[in-house]
Amino acid sequence: MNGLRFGRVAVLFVLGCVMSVPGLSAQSATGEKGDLISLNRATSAAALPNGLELRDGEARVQITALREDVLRIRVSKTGKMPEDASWAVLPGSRTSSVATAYRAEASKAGFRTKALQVSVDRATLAVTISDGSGGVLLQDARPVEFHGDHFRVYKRMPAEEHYFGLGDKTGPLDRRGGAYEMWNTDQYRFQESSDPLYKAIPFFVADNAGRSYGLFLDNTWRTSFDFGKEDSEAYSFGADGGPIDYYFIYGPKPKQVMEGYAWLTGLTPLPPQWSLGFQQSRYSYMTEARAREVADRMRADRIPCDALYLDIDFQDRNAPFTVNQQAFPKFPEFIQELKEKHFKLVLITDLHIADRANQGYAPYDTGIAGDHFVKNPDGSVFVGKVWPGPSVFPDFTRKESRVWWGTLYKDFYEDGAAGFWNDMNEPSVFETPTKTMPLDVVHRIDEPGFVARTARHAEIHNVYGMENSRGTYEGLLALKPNQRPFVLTRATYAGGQRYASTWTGDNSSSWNHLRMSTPMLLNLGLSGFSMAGDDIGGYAGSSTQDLLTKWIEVGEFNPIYRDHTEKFTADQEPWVGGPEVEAVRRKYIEDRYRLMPYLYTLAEENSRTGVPMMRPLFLEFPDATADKHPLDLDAANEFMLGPDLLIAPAPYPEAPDSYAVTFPPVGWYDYWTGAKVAASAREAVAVSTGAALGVGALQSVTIKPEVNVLPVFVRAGSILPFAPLVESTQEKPDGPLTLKVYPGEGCAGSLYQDDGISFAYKEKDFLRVKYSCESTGDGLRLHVGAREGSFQPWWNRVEVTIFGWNVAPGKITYGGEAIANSRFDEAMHSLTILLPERPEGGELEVAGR
Ligand code: MIG
Repeated sequence: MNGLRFGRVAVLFVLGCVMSVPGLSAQSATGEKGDLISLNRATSAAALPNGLELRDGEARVQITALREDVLRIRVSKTGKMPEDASWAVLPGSRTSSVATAYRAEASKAGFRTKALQVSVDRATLAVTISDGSGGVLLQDARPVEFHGDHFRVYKRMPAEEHYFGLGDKTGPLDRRGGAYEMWNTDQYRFQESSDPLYKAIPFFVADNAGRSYGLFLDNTWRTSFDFGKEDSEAYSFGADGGPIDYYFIYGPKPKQVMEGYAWLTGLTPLPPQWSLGFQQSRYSYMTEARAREVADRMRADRIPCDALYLDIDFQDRNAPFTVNQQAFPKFPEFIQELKEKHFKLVLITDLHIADRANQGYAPYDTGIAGDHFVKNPDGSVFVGKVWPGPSVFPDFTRKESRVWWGTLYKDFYEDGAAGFWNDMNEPSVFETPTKTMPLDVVHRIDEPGFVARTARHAEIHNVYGMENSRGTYEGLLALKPNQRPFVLTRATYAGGQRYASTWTGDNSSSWNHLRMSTPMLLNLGLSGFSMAGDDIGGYAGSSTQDLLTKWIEVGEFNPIYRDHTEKFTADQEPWVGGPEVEAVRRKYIEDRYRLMPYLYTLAEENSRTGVPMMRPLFLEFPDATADKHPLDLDAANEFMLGPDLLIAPAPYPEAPDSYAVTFPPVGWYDYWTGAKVAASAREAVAVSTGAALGVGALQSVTIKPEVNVLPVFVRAGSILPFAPLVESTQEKPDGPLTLKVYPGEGCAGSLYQDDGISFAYKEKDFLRVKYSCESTGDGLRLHVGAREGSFQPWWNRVEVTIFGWNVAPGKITYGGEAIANSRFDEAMHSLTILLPERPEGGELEVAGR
């Protein structure tokens, strides 16, 4: 029946139907979805200052330009445009507009911006978006369809186009061929085919041979995306209700799409530096004594660590914002003690407030007094069962209720807890068939920029978790205006990156889950969430020692690096399994801390540009992959950390089979040894090409997986900053800044530093240095830029190591002065030079011989 109906519409569309459905507003609401209505003829077209408006009978289509490279498309079946408000899109971006040049002909109407052309076929109402030279980027495949409140939009799906994003979905990196739902869901023990998961981020990036655009459907209802499952030549998106309101963000480079999406939905604030450190968690450290034991063991075993988490059992009968006094008798003192040991404490604070009247439970009492909870349709407060038993739910779509929520953090935050964990905020509700609130539960929207009104849960569900994390973030900021808040949220919506970091939820301790995690984190990054991680070692089930080791290795290169496991599973701290495995894990965690200057520089870049820290290869090498299917790269589970590090875990590390690592066509060095890949002495790397890697086609090497080794490579032409080892980011590194120089094409690097915790960087109290290098015949020149900002560095010397260096050096000068302190390592092909730190920078000239 569906097929027939779609068939008819398709035919009408192709013929340029003259029988547009009459009387659109008079449709009868038969059946749950109502009659099919499709928009398939423009009855009128008119210019807008920033775009155009078309009508099909009563229905209206508006296409406007927010920027030269960002368009917004809104469609209304009734002619009345829905309220122009958004939880995701920044008000300033939503109301931004550029003048456009309108053009109408007998058969077409359209407009141009400096970057894009829009053309609508009047006979079919099909919209085409092209680049400046007419190359088609996006084209309707069928008319927009409505069934009652449901709608669906179809776009042509070129054979070579691939799709990325959509938040925390499982499966391969490329979404092509799959269909996905957006409905925030507590998917305990999710598996490879589980969908939907915890987050709703209705945004994707399309990449077609290096030419990219983004599409963001700003609709908070249950939405769905189908990339060729229903129709191999069209993809489609739709929702159960709410507006057709989507944005087209042009690249052409995928990084430009990332920047455009961040312009639209906001940037991630610069995170506190400690949140990039190693974090240790479990469900649950049951007592103060046990938590102390874990903290002390970290220090005793010299495993660098910045954060310790307390899960729900630290609370009194699971009620948020309480403390179990038996288990944690001196809580504020305990927080101080951890602080002195340089541990940040992160506390779970679920959103469900225990339904405990007259028990002196302030979150409930003040919440009821302020009328802050979500209601049933009959006006009573909605009660659902969660961890504390019967619970009530803050109405986070009311600003006033979010402000109240934020005040609940006062005691913990003043006592010194450093971060907070918002779990269960899909919201998860026990003992209901839907695992969440009934769809008719009533939320109140009372919010600047919105018309004050009530809304059913069906509309609010997907933004509920984001608004929960927003209440937390803004509350913490109000309590300590000069401290960067740290919030970890499980559920969220597009734009939620403004408030919280995230993790992938309840994965499992299996090799398959370790493998799945890389594409999940990459897609989260492409969906705006750079600050993302997984439960290192796996949540459900007990990890084997090898699995935990490998997970700690891969996790070193993920933005959030947090070991976590479920209740009743085996212990999963880095020392579990004995000194031999611990040594390997320590090596990777230590390396994470040495690499911290690079990581933090990437976090700062992300906070300015929206480009994620962890990147699929096509983001860095959009042209290199033009002739290479992104799936080929994905299959190997390779990823980039920033522009310079290529991480190449074995796709099947549990199997002994060798695997091929594909290299984009620049030179590469081994991260661990500094050796040129083609000349690597490491046994694990057997070079298949024989020749040194250079500019040209993608090349690969074959690697044999080893439990204790993670292959990592450095792009030739990069300069990476490293710090001396510390046990936490709160410890001041003692020793020189290290710059590792990997000569090659476009050789450059940068460094960003600040106090790591406050907003003083906004007043120029930061440090930024840019580096570049070039070869001078058989020598090398390293340009160290002048320090920007007023932040005082922790180093007063800079140790420069140049890799790929084959001869004893001739004369060395820095800023014109001779440098005597150098060390040539013939075996490692490296030259190390110690320089004084100079605020004004300078040229390091190293002559060959
Ligand atoms: O229903 O707080 O995903 O990380 O340890 C389980 C207990 C609730 C789910 C989270 C998990 C956390 C657990 N929580």
